[in-house]
Amino acid sequence: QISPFYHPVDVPDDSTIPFTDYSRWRLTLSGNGDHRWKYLSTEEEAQAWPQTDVDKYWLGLPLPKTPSPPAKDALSSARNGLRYLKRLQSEDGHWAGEYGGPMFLLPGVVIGSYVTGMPFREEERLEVIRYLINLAHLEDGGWGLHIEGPSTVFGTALNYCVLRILGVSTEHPTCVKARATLHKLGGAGAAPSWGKFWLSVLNVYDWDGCNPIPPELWLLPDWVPFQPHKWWIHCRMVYIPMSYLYGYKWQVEENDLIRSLRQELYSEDYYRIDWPAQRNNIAKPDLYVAHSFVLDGLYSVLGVYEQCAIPPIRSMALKEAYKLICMEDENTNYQGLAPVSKVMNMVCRFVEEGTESEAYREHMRTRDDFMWIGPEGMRMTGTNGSQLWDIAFIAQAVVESGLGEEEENRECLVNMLKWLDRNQIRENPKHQVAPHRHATKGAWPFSTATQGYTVSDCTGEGMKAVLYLQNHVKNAPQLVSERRICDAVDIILGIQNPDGGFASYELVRGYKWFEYLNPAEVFGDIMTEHNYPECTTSAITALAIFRKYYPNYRKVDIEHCIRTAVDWLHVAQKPEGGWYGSWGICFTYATQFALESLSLVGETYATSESARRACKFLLSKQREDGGWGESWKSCEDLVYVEHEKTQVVQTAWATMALIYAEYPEPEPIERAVKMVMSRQLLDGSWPQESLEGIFNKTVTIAYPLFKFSFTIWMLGKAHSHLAKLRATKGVN
Ligand code: LAN
Repeated sequence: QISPFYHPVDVPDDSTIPFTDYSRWRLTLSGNGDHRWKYLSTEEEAQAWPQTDVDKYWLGLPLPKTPSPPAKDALSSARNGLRYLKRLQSEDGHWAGEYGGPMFLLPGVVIGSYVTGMPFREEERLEVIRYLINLAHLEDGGWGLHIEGPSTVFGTALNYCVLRILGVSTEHPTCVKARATLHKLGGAGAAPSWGKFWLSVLNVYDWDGCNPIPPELWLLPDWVPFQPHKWWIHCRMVYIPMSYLYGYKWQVEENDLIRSLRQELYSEDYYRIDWPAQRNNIAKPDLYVAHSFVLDGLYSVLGVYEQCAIPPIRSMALKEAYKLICMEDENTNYQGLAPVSKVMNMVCRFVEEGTESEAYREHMRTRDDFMWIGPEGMRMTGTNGSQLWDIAFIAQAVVESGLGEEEENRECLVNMLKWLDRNQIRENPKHQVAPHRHATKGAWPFSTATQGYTVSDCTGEGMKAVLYLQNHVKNAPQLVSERRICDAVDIILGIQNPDGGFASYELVRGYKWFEYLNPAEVFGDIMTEHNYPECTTSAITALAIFRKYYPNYRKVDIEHCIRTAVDWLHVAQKPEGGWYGSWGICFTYATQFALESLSLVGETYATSESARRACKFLLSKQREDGGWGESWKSCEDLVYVEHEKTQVVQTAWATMALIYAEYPEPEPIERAVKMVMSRQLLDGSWPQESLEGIFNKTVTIAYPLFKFSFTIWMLGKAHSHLAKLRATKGVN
């Protein structure tokens, strides 16, 4: 029976003041690069374990002041930035960081925990409540798909449930306001399919109101063109547990809270709702990709099948889905590919094995990896961190800016190398064939090796960082052997698509027409892998650096890979001159990567029409103040949309792009450098601006360390680039 942990709570009036004692939070390290927040239970414990700068920075507490000497030029500005950044490095070499942004993650973990009877600690419960109170939109009290987006039914209905589950009363002003907005938007019946799913599991929505998600999908043989193992891995990993719970029509038992929520979430009488009529009822602000006719047709057929599903086949299908769920849990040490599928898997494991199982315990333990406390309260993160991604950029920033040669930075760099050494994946997945997993031996993951997924560009950036650190830092230990570096090369070469481009986790296995069957409504391009200019660049720049040190290993393959990848990049360039970015915002992000690739093969402003067009595109977006500012809206609209404010990180990307292309005039670069330096604080840091990342076209996600890595990198590169330009132009 549920509940002891979810008793009603008195919420303090002022949510700007923490509901817990912020001097008690500590970021703990597992030794493998994973980090977790811990709340010390007594004052004595807190006294005995002082907070570090890392803890304080992410909690938003003041750090001891250490003003740096004012920067006189780009390089000294980079140096000041690095001095500050070094204070945020954890003992094990990585940089922890907030990886929040999406607003549909907390509902999964809270509903998933509630229905499985998994407790939250009191301090977590209070700070999650505070976070949602603080994040509710001022105008209408709702929540969006992500923190920068307008209120949606998905965000509002589900986060409303979170507050209520965690013990907040219906009369709390945040609930009152959110409820009114939810009803205005059409009530929970207008939630998109992933929302309908969680509401059904919580038993405040009827499975009959969901379009079919038949587990029989997992029985389809490999030759079927739409076989799910050809879908994008995030998509299939979410639909496996979804189909399992749908197949059983599993719902948590009814109780007082659930009965009450049924009244609160809808403007009409819950018991009179026409459920099948809700299946395609999606509120307008939630809808990004409308169902195609093909999908609706397919749903009609599946709806009929659902009425007469053959029991032995259904049970075989459920078994197959459950087998895949267990394999994914074991392959990822219970972290799952991402926390969306992870918490769904957690519910399935509970349904099948109960609370006394190892799986239940392991899911509870790893749930903590995704909970992050920040100044506004506790949120859930998109992965267990962005460790590899940040280390790799910081390493390159320090080495390429020349700061890597300074003795004061040696220890920081060697610690990075140690982390990278520990987090290369050394084996293929335990279960590889049945779940159709791509090879992992030699890859670097996005966060840590614990989760264990190959990502093409993370392998590229990780390898670049290792090569830089082992070869450019004085007396650096050679921790990653030549064999292991060659394993990474094999991974990269093996994940190039026949058309030359690189996708994210796997080769493109599906077809473009899969997108007509996208059932998720709120996301775009999630059905199959696609090539990305960003991933393509990371992969081939890594190979190009590799061959400088190891010229003989798979020489012909590498040459062919780089050539064909550059050809693909040419095809992907937009007529306006930029490249569309899928993982950072947006044209600014991807154009920087693409120009890095072109520079590799000698394509620069002077020599290539393509590079010239790209520079002109970027220059046409440079602002009065010398910077760039692009809105996340570009990612949704597929055209460059200006942000209201200039952004430091985007200015760094655009400037790096011009430098890669060897743009011949110093003036735009000088202006950009000035802008970035003007935003630097006295202690050497830069304040947080808008979110830097994006995924699935519609969801922003935070990369708070980019404001250090890319600024330092750009300032360092600009310093030497401008000096070179001045020298060739004979100017002082
Ligand atoms: C990420 C984050 C990193 C990102 C890059 C490495 C930057 C990219 O170049 C390749 C794709 C990858 C690995 C990526 C894929 C999708 C992720 C995992 C995320 C954006 C972080 C969160 C997101 C994941 C899908 C969130 C869960 C949401 C679902 C819709 C399942």
